[in-house]
Amino acid sequence: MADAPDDTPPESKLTRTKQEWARDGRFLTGERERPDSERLPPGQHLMKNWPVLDLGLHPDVSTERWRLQINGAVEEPQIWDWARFQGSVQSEATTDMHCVTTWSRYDNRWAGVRTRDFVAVVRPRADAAFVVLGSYDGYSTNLPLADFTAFDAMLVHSWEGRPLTKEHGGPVRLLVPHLYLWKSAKWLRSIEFRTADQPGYWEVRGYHERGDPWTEQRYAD
Ligand SMILES: Nc1nc2c(c(=O)[nH]1)N[C@H]1C(S)=C(S)[C@@H](COP(=O)(O)O)O[C@H]1N2
Ligand SMILES: [Mo]
Repeated sequence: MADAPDDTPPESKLTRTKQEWARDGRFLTGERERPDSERLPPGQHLMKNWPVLDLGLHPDVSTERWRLQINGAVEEPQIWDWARFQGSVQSEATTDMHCVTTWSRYDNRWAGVRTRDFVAVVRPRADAAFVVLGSYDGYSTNLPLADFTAFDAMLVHSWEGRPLTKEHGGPVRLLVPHLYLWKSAKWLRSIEFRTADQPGYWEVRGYHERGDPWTEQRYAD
């Protein structure tokens, strides 16, 4: 037999430091890295432009008139205006989007408020498990709280360095990159935290409760 390797693995200052990083979760972004081959979910095709898809109403909501109602299972129901929203911790993220109608678009640069930072401020009650988003066009959609607060989910006001256009849901829309885009309510008007789920506009019309593109959760069974 060849030389038996020393079975005591080497340790050094560096390995000890790295072990500490592992313990502390250092550098964890919360983002899931996917290999390039898995970046495009099954049945999707890539688009260079950004299509507009909605119920056909494009409500005209100025930043002056815009309000966000935050209610339900939260410590303190509140209504945010534009200044309050702008005064919240701002972030940028570059993420993909996947529409159930089979188009996907890569590398969209967003600016806004991460839903994680948002819930840290509004504090949903411990029994809150779902959110229902309401929009100025009458649209609604529901999400498990865990999906709503995914690391890269954001209440966005800008795309590629410019204010979100009316067609794409300005002044503020939700963006939840890891679910089909119907979960990303445009012209956001209300966020209700709930202990029980309540299906939204498309969810009562045959679309899936959760909408994970990688497992093709397009339609309800
Ligand atoms: N308020 C509102 N939000 C909405 C919709 C809508 O009709 N009203 N449509 C959803 C659907 S089905 C899709 S695919 C995306 C489209 O967003 P886009 O028009 O910016 O591409 O918005 C989602 N959010
Ligand atoms: Mo959609």
